[in-house]
Amino acid sequence: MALDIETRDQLIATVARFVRERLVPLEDKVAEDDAMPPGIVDEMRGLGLFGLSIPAEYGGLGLTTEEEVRVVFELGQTAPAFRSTFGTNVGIGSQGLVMDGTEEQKNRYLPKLASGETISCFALTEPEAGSDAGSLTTSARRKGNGYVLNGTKRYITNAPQAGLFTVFARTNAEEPGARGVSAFLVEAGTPGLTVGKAERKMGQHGAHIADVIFDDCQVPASALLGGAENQGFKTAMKVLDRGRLHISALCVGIAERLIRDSLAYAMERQQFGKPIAEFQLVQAMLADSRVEAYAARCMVLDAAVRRDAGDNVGTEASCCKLFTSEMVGRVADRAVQIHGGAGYVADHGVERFYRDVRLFRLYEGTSQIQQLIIARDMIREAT
Ligand code: COS
Repeated sequence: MALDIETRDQLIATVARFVRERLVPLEDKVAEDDAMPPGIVDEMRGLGLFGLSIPAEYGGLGLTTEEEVRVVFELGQTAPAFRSTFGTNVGIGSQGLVMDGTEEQKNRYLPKLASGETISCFALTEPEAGSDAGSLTTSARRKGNGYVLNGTKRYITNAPQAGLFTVFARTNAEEPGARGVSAFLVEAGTPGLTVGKAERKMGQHGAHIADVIFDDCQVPASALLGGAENQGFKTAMKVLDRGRLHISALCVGIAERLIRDSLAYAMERQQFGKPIAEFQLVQAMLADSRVEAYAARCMVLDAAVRRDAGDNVGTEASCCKLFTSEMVGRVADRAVQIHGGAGYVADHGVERFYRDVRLFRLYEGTSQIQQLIIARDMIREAT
């Protein structure tokens, strides 16, 4: 159920204050250390950030999609590594359970995900199955009253910290495509599950990705998500539809932050005897960024409201993800340009955002995959 407007606005104001007062001052340190200070993670738990989207009966805040994207607009006002800490619990790591889990599975895991006691992740991608997720080869072979998992998952966000993995594996070896895939809830510490070394990345330092390896990893039948085989791919797609709106809202927030920083710099920085904000070529960059961020905010809110009304917004989620992730790339590029040499130097933070936002065009479906989904849906609607 939606919050009343006053409560919603209080939540947004609290998150905005936390971002401004606690997270922004830590941006450089987190990037330099490639680690999140534990105290900050506790503060995130205290604010309920791990449980934004988890229903209230399991201890979360149970936000509607619209409420969630409004909160994420605020979370975008700082380095995205912070959001990544709890982002999997809010999105791809919890939503399979919320959407398709059995009551027993929900009761077992969701309260700990909502409180942030357990970190979750979404293990879909493999070395040879990225955009073509339906071709994954991790296998789940029936054995006795359970399954044995074998295979490698790649670039799994929060794997080094995770206590719970939603793992997509093939239960039907006869079916090579999406139809033979099932989802499993696998707990860290299960024999046969190991997590690789965290990868060194271009940006978003402080957030970690790693391989997850299954070597004869035995799980009970109760680990099968929803208790039904061969439904895993659909679960993954539904989770990604929702996740793509969340990432879109994040892109909007970051673009707004970069525009604010660019404007402040342009109004202060003097060249040819006046602030560079008075030059029309700089104004054009500021205006183009403002227009694009505004359009992006409107489309994300529209899709979120429609989802809350019960519409299938798969196409709109892909439209949002495509536009907002490309948009924030352009905004970050202009932000570097407006800052000139200072934009290329680490001290100002703009180059860090420039690297950080590059990921948004890749994960939760590349821009090209969003284009394919949008066009595929258009053709289906027309036939
Ligand atoms: N919601 C519910 N069900 C969906 C769905 C959605 N959004 N999208 C697809 N499905 C269903 C289809 O209806 C189909 O069901 P049936 O077998 O009953 O007909 C099944 O899932 C397979 O769908 P499809 O044939 O479209 O699968 P493809 O293998 O062609 O996959 C894309 C298509 C490209 C869309 C998919 O592989 C994809 O999204 N790839 C990107 C993966 C990704 O985002 N990775 C990031 C990893 S997480 S950071």
